[in-house]
Amino acid sequence: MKEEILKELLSKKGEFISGQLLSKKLGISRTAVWKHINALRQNGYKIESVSSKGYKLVETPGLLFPEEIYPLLQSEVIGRNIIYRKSISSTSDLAKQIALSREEGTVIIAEEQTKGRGRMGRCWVSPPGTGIWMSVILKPAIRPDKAYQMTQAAAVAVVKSIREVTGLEAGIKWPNDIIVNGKKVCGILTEMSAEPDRVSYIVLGIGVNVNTDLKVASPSLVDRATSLKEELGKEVSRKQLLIAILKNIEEVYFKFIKQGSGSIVEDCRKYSVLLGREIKLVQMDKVVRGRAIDIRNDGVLVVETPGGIVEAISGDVTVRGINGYL
Ligand code: BTX
Repeated sequence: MKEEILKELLSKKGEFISGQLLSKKLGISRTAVWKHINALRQNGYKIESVSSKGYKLVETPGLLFPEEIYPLLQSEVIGRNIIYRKSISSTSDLAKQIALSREEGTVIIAEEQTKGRGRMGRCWVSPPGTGIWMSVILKPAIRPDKAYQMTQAAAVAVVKSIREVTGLEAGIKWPNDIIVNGKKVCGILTEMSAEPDRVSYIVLGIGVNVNTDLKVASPSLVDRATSLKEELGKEVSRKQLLIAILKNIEEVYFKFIKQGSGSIVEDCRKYSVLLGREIKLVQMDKVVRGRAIDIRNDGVLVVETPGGIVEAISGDVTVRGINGYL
């Protein structure tokens, strides 16, 4: 109901709406309206009340409350259910705990992660109120050995969203980083639970440095990480970017499910910052140096080395000539 009241206030765009009209529209008493208004105030919404006029929304707290996201959603499945936390250890940890009992498309989003994770137990810096730290629960009817391709589907969705919202030329550093001007702005962590022949669920963990000040949050990262605000020179609306990411995940994901990975690979190639470049690929037990020449239809990276062609489905890539690191 709080959500319904917020929706009404937002739709008034700074005009008053009477308590009587709210109570009539929503079928609740005026006292109940007043209680919900107070709950919204406690969440940081500035709401003016004048006895003869009613209520007016003056300022929103700039947080990613579901009540503000739902009315703007452009997706039907992804983000229809949002679980919001002000602070959490990791959105992906919660997503994995609840995935089996929740429907596909459920999103867990937090203002801050205290134990944000990257791949192989690495840390993901996620300071409060500055980024998009979220996990999406997916339940695709695919074989477990195809799940790694979800990372690339998500990468395409995030790159498109960043380009749409900011105009920045974001690119994909295969397999899971989004890069702007040679530095990482987003990381994607795909985790799954599966039976031998089918995936039970996938949790797509996505971390985007939107307005994050890495100089403050993690000075040791500034030579290889950046934020959209830093690159654009002005704040970016997290809400607008989140709506775009949810929309694009939905588009890319269902295309992938219906038409297979071939449907997204053109975009993977188009946005790749690796193709044609000299790279170093570090895998668990080996290091490969060579030229990235293709991303195959199944998402495999093809590297031409002096010893022949190497194909990879995962690994850490650094590119010669981009900031001496990436
Ligand atoms: P990754 O293993 O490719 O990258 C992790 C590495 O990236 C770290 O070791 C560090 O060098 C660098 N790094 C850490 N924090 C940041 C940051 N904020 N910006 C840029 N570089 C950074 C990438 O793993 C996958 C990250 C997924 C994060 C999401 S957030 C929501 C979800 N919940 C969760 O715990 N993880 C995912």
